[in-house]
Amino acid sequence: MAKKAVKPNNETGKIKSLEQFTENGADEFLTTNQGLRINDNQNSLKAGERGATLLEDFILREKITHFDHERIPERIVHARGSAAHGHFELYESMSKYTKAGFLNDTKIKTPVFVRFSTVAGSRGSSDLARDVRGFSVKFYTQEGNYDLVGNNMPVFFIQDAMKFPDLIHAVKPEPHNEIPQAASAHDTFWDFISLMPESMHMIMWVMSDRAIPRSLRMMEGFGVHTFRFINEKGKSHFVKFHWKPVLGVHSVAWDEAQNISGKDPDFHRRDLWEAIESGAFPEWELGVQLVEEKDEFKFGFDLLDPTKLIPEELVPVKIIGKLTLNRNPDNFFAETEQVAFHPGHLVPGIDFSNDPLLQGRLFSYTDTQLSRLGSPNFHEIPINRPIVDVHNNQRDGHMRQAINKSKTSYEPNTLGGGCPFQAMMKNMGFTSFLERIDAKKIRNRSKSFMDHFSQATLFFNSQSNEEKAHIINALRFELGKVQVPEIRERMVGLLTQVDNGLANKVAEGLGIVAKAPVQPMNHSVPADETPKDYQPVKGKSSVDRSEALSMKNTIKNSIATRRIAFLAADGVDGASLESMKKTLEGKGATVKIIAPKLGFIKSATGNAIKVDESFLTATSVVYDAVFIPGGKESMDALTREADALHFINEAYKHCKAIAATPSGEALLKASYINMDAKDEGVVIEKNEKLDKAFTKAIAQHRFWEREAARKVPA
Ligand code: HDE
Repeated sequence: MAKKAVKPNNETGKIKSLEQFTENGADEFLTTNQGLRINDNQNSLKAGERGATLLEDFILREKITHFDHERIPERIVHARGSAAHGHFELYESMSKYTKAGFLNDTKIKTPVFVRFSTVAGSRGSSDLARDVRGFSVKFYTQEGNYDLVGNNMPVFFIQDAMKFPDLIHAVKPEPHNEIPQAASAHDTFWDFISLMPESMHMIMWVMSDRAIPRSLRMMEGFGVHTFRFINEKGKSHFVKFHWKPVLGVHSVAWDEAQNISGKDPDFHRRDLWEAIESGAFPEWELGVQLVEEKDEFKFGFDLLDPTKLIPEELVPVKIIGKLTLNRNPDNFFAETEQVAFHPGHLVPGIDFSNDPLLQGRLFSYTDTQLSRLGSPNFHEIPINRPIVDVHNNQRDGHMRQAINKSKTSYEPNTLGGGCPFQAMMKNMGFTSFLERIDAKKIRNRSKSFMDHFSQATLFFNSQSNEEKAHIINALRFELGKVQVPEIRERMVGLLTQVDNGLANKVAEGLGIVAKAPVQPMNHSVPADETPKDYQPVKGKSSVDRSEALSMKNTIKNSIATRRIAFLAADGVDGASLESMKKTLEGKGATVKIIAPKLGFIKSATGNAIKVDESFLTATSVVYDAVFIPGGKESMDALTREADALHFINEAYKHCKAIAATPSGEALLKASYINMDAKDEGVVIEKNEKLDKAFTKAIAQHRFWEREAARKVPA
C-alpha cells in the first residue's frame, strides 16, 4: 500500500501515521482513556436488551465520570474571555532602559498568547456588558514567561489591594438573588462607589464608550500600574505600558450593546475568531512612557497611585514594537480557560513599583490558580509552559507531569553534581531592583494619593460633546436602575467634584438636585477621626485637556474587517450590488447580502445572487454600515418588509453609514430618515462617487452628532 499522509493525534500531540490506526486510513479509532478500542459508543451494557444496566460497564462509567468532572471553577473576576496566539516584534532596541532580552534584540520574534476578558460576568455572560476589558499578554521569552496583565483602561477603581474583594463583591450579582448578571447598574455597586471617591476617575472611563468596544481588536490596552525598566547597569526608569490598536479605538452605542447582548452575546469572541480565520490579523503597537528616577515627584500626582495616568502631553508614548494575533486556539478549555497569568511572571530587566494595588496582586494570582486549576503544577499545563527549560527542586503534587530523574531534590548538593546552579554565578538571573526602603510600619494611605478628582475632570474635559453626552446618559441609566434614593444622591454629590455641569445633567435625568457631597466623603473613617490631610481633595491637573483620552481623535483611515449589510430582494440592481461588493471587499470589508428569504434572489437581469442571511436571523446591530443597491422591484418588496425598514431605522439610530444608489433611495424614503436633513453619513450617489463617499463614511465608523439632531423610534 502507498504511504499515507500523516495526521496529528490530538490526544497526545504526537504525529502518527494513519496506517497505525486503520487499514484504509479513514480515521482514528475511538478508545477509552486507557487506549482500549471501543466497538459500540451507542449502547450501555445491559442484562438483556431491556436492561437493567450492569455496574460492570467500565466504559460507560469512565465516560460519565469524566463528564461529571468537566467543569473547573471559573475565574472569580475576568471569567468571560477569548484568546489567541501570535507574536511580538520589537522595532528598536530598548537596551538603554531595560536588559529584557525580548526588548533588546529586534531580530527576536517572541511568541505570545493573549486573553481578553470582561470582569464582572460569569463565563457564559454577554460580551457586550458595560465593563472594563482585561488585556493579558503572555510573552514566551528566551528568559522565561513575562506576563503583562492589563486592562483596556489606564486606571483602576481603587488604590489599595485591601479594597479589591469589596469592589468585586459590590459589582457582582447581589448575594440574595444573584441578580443582575454582568452589569454594574444595581444598588450594591453604586452604594460602594458612592462611598469611594478615589474611584471617580475610573468611573468616568467605565461610563464612557470605552466600556462597550466595537471589537476586542479595536480597543487599547494598558499595564495600568507604574513598573520599572532596569538596564544592564542596574539603572531604573519608571515605565507605563500602552497597547495601541492599528485599526483605531471604536465603540458601539449603548442601545446597540444591549441589543447585541441578546442577538449575539458572543459578538466579540466571534469577531476575534473570524478576523483571525480570515487572515485579517489583529495588531497593536506597544508603547512605553518612560520617567527617570529623578523625576518621580515632578508630577502633581503620585506615580504609584493606580487611579492616575500620565497625560501623553507630559510624557509622550514611545512606540517600540508590534503585537500580531494570527492563530486561534485549538481548544478553548486547554488554552483560553487554563491559561494562568500573573503580574509576578517577570523577566530580568522588568520590575515592580510599590503601587499598593500591584503589590496585592502579586499575592493573588498564584493563590487563585491553586483553587481554579487545582494544583501547584499549573505551570506544567501546555499553555502555561515556558519555552525554556525549567530546573528546580520543587517536586510532586497533584497531576505532576515532569518525571524528575535525579536522586537529588535539594540545593546545595554534591550527589547531583550541584545542579541546578543559581544563575547569579554568571549574573544571568533575576535580581530585584535595589530600592532603598527605610520606613515605619504603617497602615495608612499616602497623602499624595488624596487628589481623587482632578484627573476625572481631565478625562471629562477631554471628551467631545457626543462623548460627554454618552457619559451623562450612562450615569443616568446606571443610577436610574438604583433603587435607593440616597445612593443616587450621594453619587451625584461626588460628581459635583468632577464637573458641575455633568452632575447637574445627571441629576436632572434622575429628577433630583445636585448637592455637594457630605463631608467626610470617605465614609470608612468616622468624621472626627479622619485627619484633615487625609481627606479627598480636588487637586489641579497639570494639563486641562488630553487629546489621547478622546476616541474622537482615533485613526479613521481603514474599513478593513468592517461588516456591511446589503439589503436586497428579487429584482435588485445586480450591477450596483456587485460593483459595491467588489469595492468594499477590495478594501478588506466583509459584505453580507440580506434578503426576505434564504437561498437565492434574482437580479433585475435574471442573475442568481446568493443570500447570506434572511431578515429573520439578521440584525443591524452586528453590522457597521448598510448599502441599498436599488432596483424597483427589490425596493417595492423591501418597503413592504417591516424588518427591512426596522433594520435601516436602527442602523440610522446607531449613527452608522448608510448608502444607496439613486434608485435605492425609495427605501430610505420609506424609513424614518429625513432625506431633506442631508445627514452626514447618509450617502446617495452614483458609481465612483458613491464608492468613494461610502468608503469614507464607513471609515468614520459613527456619526454620533446625528443623535442630538434627531431621535428615531427604532
Ligand atoms: Fe486582576 N485578578 N486583580 N486586575 N486581573 C485576576 O486572577 C486581582 C487588577 C486582571 O485573562 C484573577 O487568574 C486583585 C488590576 C486581568 O486570565 C485574580 C487585584 C488589573 C485578569 C485577580 C486585581 C487586573 C485578572 C482572577 C487588586 C489591571 C484576567 C483569575 C489588588 C491592571 C487574566 C486570575 C486572565 C484576573 C486578582 C486588580 C487585570 C483573582 C487582588 C488593577 C486582565 O487573581
